[in-house]
Amino acid sequence: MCDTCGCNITPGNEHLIVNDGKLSKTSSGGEAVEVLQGVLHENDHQAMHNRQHFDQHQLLAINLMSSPGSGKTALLEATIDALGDEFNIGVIEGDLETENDADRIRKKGVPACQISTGSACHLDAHMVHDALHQLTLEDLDILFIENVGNLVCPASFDLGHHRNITLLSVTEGDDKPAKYPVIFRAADLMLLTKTDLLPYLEEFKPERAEQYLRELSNPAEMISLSAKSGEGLERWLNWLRHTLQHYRRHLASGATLTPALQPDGVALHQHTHSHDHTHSHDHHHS
Ligand SMILES: Nc1nc2c(ncn2[C@@H]2O[C@H](COP(=O)(O)OP(=O)(O)OP(=O)(O)O)[C@@H](O)[C@H]2O)c(=O)[nH]1
Ligand SMILES: [Zn+2]
Ligand SMILES: [Zn+2]
Ligand SMILES: [Zn+2]
Repeated sequence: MCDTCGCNITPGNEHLIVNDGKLSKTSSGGEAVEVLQGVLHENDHQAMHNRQHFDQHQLLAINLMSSPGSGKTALLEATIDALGDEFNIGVIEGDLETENDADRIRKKGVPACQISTGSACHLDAHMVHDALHQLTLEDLDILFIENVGNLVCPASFDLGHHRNITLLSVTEGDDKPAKYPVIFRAADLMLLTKTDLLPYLEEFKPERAEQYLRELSNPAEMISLSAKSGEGLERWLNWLRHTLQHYRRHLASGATLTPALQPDGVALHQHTHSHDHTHSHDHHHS
């Protein structure tokens, strides 16, 4: 969790805490933990709302998580090159400061919305909600949400997406799933990226990376690929095609898809509780 670094509070949700916001006071007189649980609770409500937006438009939303620089944007560029004619793709880019990644995506002719998180080390459902209302969702088949490069915090926040993908580049070392279990446990798919560099990294063993993933009891598929050389891309593209079909079948039967591991807060919604669950929204829904 991010309770330790306090990063649960972001520009997207601070209105709940500051200036007499909804969560600015706690019933017991200001326990920080209670405030943070309240933030996660609000996040999960917002995430469910976001998922309803996506489902209304039959839009598959995928959350990409990894360390900085492991190749998320490069993978998106290669994916758009390969699938741009087959599917309408949109991208939400989470970055601390710059518009660079969104600019790279827009150059491919795909709509991209940038979220500048400022100091926040992850995206949350509120930030994604602001962004998704800037996209024309009904025009899209797949929405990629590129999370902030960080192997810890992003896994704790439901954004309302359907599938989690955790990337590990071969330059980072094959023991990362063991060192950062939460984010690798949350993966519905693990992508081993930059495999074109494997000949230079004798110590990196793909099978060892996969073994560490299995030791987390995660049965998720691992696909090795290089956005640069194109090796392994076809298997990834087929995963996407298959997942989109799978998602549409679920929608047809009145269900949706939720990512492999939900943050703690979601468990709170599986039983009834007494407080008021109505929400007001200051935007229009199409
Ligand atoms: N050799 C090689 N380099 C790659 C590959 N994919 C990305 N890179 C390089 O790795 C660096 C980072 O790639 P990005 O795609 O920007 O990584 P990112 O995960 O989007 O980075 P952040 O958004 O900053 O977290 C760039 O210099 C890329 O050219 C690959 O498949 N092979
Ligand atoms: Zn954090
Ligand atoms: Zn990027
Ligand atoms: Zn909304």
